[in-house]
Amino acid sequence: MADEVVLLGFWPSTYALRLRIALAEKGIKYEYKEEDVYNIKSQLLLESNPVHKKIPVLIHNGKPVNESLIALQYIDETWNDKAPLLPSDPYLRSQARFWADFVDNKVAVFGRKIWMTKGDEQEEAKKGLLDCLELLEGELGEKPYFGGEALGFVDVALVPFYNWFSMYEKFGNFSIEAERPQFVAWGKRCMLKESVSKSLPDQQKLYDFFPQYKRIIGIE
Ligand code: GS8
Repeated sequence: MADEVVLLGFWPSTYALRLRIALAEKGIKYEYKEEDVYNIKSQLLLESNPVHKKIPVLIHNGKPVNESLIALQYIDETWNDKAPLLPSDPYLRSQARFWADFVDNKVAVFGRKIWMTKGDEQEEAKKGLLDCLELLEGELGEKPYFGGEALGFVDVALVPFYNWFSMYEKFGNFSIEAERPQFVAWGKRCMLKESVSKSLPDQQKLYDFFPQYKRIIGIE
């Protein structure tokens, strides 16, 4: 029986985009279902993620997997014959998971604060993000990707946030490239991969959507 793979997503969502990139890297065909996540959630979403009621949800042969980093690991373990994301060494696996967790608990949080706040709080968030990127530059070192010579778990978890940088720069009125050129060079390198560039939304589309997005989530 052929695999039946469905992804419930919301096009600007960094979390859903991770899964699109991973599925593209692995060459897995899937049905993408766009959710009207801040308005009316589908019955399928409510049934598939009854705890958080959030996208993304990966549904493999009828079985849902929730939480993007968990779904990313599931994809890697299920389709393990191509483009491994996590290293095989247990210690290196633990380190990749550590940095992916850092993306969710630090990078994502500061990034969101940059466009959700103003004044001192926004300045602190800008500094927080730049500090995170400095730490990530240290972790990247001389490697082309966090995964080494090929895209890995951390690259896939992180690059959708790089795609949001122009939004952070617009709202924070600063240049990330001027402050963290090595990190931005990594982002540009990732964008050369079709699995990344074809999965991530167009910058202009994100830009145009932003005022509406802020209204939807109740900021303006
Ligand atoms: C976060 C998913 C999330 O925030 C993950 O999968 O990694 N930790 C989770 N999903 C948002 C859309 S992206 O901003 C969502 O579904 N929100 C709907 C809601 O809050 O009701």
